[in-house]
Amino acid sequence: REIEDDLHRALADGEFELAYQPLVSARDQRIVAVEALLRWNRTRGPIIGPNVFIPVAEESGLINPIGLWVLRQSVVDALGWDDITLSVNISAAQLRNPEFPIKLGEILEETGFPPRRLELEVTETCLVLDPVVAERTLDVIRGFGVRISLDDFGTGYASIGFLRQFRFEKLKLDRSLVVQAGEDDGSRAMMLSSIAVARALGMGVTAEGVETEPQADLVRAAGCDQIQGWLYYRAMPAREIDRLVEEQN
Ligand code: G
Ligand code: G
Ligand code: MN
Ligand code: NA
Repeated sequence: REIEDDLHRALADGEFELAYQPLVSARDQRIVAVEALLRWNRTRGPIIGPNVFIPVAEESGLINPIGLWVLRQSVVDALGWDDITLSVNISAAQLRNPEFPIKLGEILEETGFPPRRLELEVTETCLVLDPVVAERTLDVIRGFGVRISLDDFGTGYASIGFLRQFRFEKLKLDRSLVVQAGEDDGSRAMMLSSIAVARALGMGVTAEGVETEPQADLVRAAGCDQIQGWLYYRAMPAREIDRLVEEQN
C-alpha cells in the first residue's frame, strides 16, 4: 500500500531510471544487444530493488503506465545504438492489456525506432494464464516486426511444448539453469536438449547470468549464440552504452 502510493508519485516525479546490460556475441564478444532494466532512484527512504517494487506495480496495475514509460525511454536512449537490439521486459498484466499493442505501435511510430531492433521479453507465467489472448497479442506485436523472447527459461515449467506453441524468436536460459548445468549432468542434459529444440525451431539462444569463464565455455560449446552476464558486463547507464558502442564501431 505504502510502496504503491510511492510508486505513483515516483512515476509523476521522474524517479525511475533505466540501466542497460549488454549481451555479447558468443563468437567474438562484441555487443549485439542490451537489456533495459528498471531502477528506482528514490529521493526519500531506502533503495528498493525491482524484485520488490515490480511485483507491487504488477498487483496494483501501475506496471501498465510504468511499462510504457520504460518502452518510450528505452527506445529513445537506444535510437543511436546502430545495429544493436534493445530488449525490454514485459509483465503479464501488460500483455493482457488490450491497450498495450496500440500504445507500442504509437511509440514506434512517434520515435521512428526500427521495430526489428526491438525485442520484448516475456516469461512462461505471462502466457500460461491465458494462452489464447497472449498468442493473439503476440501476433499483433510481431506484425509490427518486433521480436519476442522467452525469458527466465528453466525457472518455471521449462516446458519444451511451449517453445513450439508460441514460436519465440529467442530463448533466454535463466542464470539458475546455467549455474546448475555446470554442476550436474541432469541439468546439463536439460540445457542441451532445450537448446537443441530451440535451434531446430530456428530460435536464437542467450545464456543469462554467466559469471565465470568455465560457464562461458560451457554455454558456447552448447550452442548459445549470445551471452549475458557479469563476466562481460553489468547493467550501466545509457551514457556508458553510448561510449561502448562508439568504441566498438
Ligand atoms: O535488474 P534485476 O536483475 O535486479 O531485475 C530484477 C527483476 O526485475 C528481473 O526479473 C527483471 O526481469 C525485472 N525487471 C527489470 N526491469 C523491468 C521492467 O522494465 N519491466 C518488467 N516487467 N520487469 C523488469
Ligand atoms: O529476469 P531477468 O532475466 O529479466 O533478470 C535479469 C537480471 O539478472 C538483471 O536485473 C541483472 O541484474 C541480473 N543479472 C545479469 N547478469 C547477471 C550475472 O551474471 N549474475 C547475477 N547474479 N545476476 C545477473
Ligand atoms: Mn529479462
Ligand atoms: Na532471466
